Amino acid sequence: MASPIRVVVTGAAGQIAYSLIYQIAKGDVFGADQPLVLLLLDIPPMMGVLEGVVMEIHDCALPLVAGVVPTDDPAVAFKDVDAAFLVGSMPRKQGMERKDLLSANVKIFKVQGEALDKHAKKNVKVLVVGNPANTNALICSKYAPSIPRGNFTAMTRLDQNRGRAQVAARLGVAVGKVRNVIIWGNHSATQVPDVGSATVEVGGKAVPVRDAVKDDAWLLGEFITTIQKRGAAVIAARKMSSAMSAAKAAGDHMHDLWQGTAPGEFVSMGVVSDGSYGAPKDIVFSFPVTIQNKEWKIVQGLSVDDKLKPLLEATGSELLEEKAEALAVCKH
Ligand code: NAX
Repeated sequence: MASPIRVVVTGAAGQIAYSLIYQIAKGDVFGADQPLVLLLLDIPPMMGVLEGVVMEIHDCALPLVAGVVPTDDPAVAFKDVDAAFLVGSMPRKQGMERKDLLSANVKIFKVQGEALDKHAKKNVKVLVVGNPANTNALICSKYAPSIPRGNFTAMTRLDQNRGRAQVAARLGVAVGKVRNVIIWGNHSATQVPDVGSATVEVGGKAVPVRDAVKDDAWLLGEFITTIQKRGAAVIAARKMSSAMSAAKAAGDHMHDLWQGTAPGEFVSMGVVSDGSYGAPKDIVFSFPVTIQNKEWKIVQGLSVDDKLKPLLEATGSELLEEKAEALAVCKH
């Protein structure tokens, strides 16, 4: 057996972590033969709850778990970590706008960036889930200058999964048949779900989703708004934000970073923009990427429908605004 890797989950006493830790611990993310030490960070008032989570991890009797370390100290949590799931933050409540969350959460990611810089392995892969995820990832990377910027990514995989699920439901096919749905931009209501490069497998052949759905008005209209508002719809129904699906998406994202993407397939994630597709540079913008040897590469040369171009601009502008606000907050 391989030697254990060290994996930190922050917000470990929260609802996303409750589903995510199990997926990680049973081998869904890093592989069925990869043992791991779980480092679980939360804030001091949550240590009692976290103790209960630790009991349950032990009670799962999972053979890959080589150790569990609950802590409220970032220096302990980030020590020599190979992979980091930064989930912990203040979740959005019903009626709350993302902007209200920004100042509270950005400060958390500044502190955690500094801790990663000091204590983590230099090749650590960092996935930011806590909102505003794109801007938190940017701030985290800024305060961890000794770790390559490419190692920080933000989660838009839940949006991608939602997009695949909507298309599959519309076509009445299994979700596994739908590939290459893209999410551009911010993980917010301005995100741009795009099926222009997506395919669906019909009779063993990949057919463009647009040809299979045959309803561009839906694909460029209701489909997009459904994905943009899905998080809010789940909150309205559940009175809590998405957790099971968010945890699944976080597992999928890190799985692909670790294991690579399948041939012909790309996935969406927030990465530091190099200006591809006209996105502003130096913000964390969601692009389609392929991954090999744990390195992502933005897929180039895809065509984007003219109707989506103003939406891409708008989500880029929102990210520039968030960045400016976040940098102002970090100065204080
Ligand atoms: P919960 O409130 O259930 O859990 C959050 C946990 O984080 C709590 O236990 C809290 O004590 C802990 N925490 C707060 N500050 C911390 C700190 N400084 N260090 C360590 N832990 C800290 O929220 P949950 O539903 O698990 O959501 C977590 C985050 O994911 C929220 O920011 C939420 O908005 C975000 N989401 C992001 C998604 C994405 O696609 N990127 C989708 C789902 C989710 O909305």
